[in-house]
Amino acid sequence: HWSWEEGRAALTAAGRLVDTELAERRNLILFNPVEGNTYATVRTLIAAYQAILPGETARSHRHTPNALRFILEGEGSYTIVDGQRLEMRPNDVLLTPNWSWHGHGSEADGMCYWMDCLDAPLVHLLEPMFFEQHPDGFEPITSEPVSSPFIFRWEDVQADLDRTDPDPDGFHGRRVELGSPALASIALYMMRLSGEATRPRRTTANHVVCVAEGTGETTIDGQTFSWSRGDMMALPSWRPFTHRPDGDATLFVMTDEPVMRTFGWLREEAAG
Ligand code: GTQ
Ligand code: FE2
Repeated sequence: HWSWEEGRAALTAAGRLVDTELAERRNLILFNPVEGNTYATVRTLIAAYQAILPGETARSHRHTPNALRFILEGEGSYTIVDGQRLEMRPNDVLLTPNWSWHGHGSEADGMCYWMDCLDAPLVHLLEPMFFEQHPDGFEPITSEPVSSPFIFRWEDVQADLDRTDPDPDGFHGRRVELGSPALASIALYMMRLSGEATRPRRTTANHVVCVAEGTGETTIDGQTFSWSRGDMMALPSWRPFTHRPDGDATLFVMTDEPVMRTFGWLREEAAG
């Protein structure tokens, strides 16, 4: 479990100390301190908090890892994906699939914050790791579409959640998938819980969870963590977990389920 309060404070301090010329991205990696791990959050995925200052740009690049962002705070930042300028607003989800150009900018008054998730640890393991800087530094804008396959707007996701019934088995609450899957290696879900604990479950798929709304606690493999907006959790493969929201709560879930499914390794069961 990583606390947004701590992550935000560290990034705010980094805003005074590190610029995007030096760092490329001002990000804070959610390193999972388990034996043998060097940087990943779960085996296949890495998550990070990232911040951008008013007027700043973070130069464009592309890489073989697939990536996505979930916006935590601030209005006025944007990302340019393959020339498309996309506004980033709180709770929006933006995709940068494998090898698409992306750079970030901000015209906000204050600092803007989001979280990133990439399949870099999986790419690292398999070795097809490639990275390129954009020849222009910050990629020029060629269009400003109102909607794009690279973006899931919070209003649309909420409307989908409102139309969705709770899952009859009690594992997920009301749950919608963003994309099908959103990225070749990463599936995304928004889960809306309404006061009741989810039925304990385990799956071979690794999950990273970001709290979008509400408070509660989650027990993962016997350890219980309290959470509130912006906090992140690692639900590693085959460890049982259950979420207990205090009231209404919304969890944003990122998972390597497509990888497990593709290779015939996806197993799920009730756990307790
Ligand atoms: O925003 O392009 O957290 O390339 C890690 C690697 C963010 C990004 C991360 C990246 C990015
Ligand atoms: Fe990137």
